[in-house]
Amino acid sequence: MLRKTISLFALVCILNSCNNSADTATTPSDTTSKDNHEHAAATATAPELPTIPDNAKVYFKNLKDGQSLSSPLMIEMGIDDMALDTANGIIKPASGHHHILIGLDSMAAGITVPKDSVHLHYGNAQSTAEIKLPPGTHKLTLQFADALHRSYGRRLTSTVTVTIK
Ligand SMILES: [Cu+2]
Repeated sequence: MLRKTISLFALVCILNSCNNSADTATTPSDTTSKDNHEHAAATATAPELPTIPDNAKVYFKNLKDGQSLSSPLMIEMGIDDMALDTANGIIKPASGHHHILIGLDSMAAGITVPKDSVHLHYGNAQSTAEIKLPPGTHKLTLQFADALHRSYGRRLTSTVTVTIK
């Protein structure tokens, strides 16, 4: 299915002589970043990042900036005007999944979110997460990304700083 989609896209691409400069610009960092994605080699022919609906918004439902909490933290992740979907590699309009970035700011649009201890993926379309944090102050960024884990950028992000007792 995915292969079919990609080769169909490649064909369309050839027919339209693909002048997709925005996507190709992000290719080098995608391929040099930790290769979590089997299809990284297909990045050159990956579909364009879907457009973001005007009223789309990402937010922490139950966390406020400056809040003091205990670990583990139960986090409710909100998204308006976009569908929550699994990270199945099939690009659909107005759709994606959540990520929590620990101690980090939002990621530029089109950049693939790495998978490591500070970039947590919720690729099964989860809207809640439980994370453990040591005592102290932590910046948490919610970042929405498409089915290929490509960041939707600053427009679909929300950051809070919380203190763990
Ligand atoms: Cu992801």
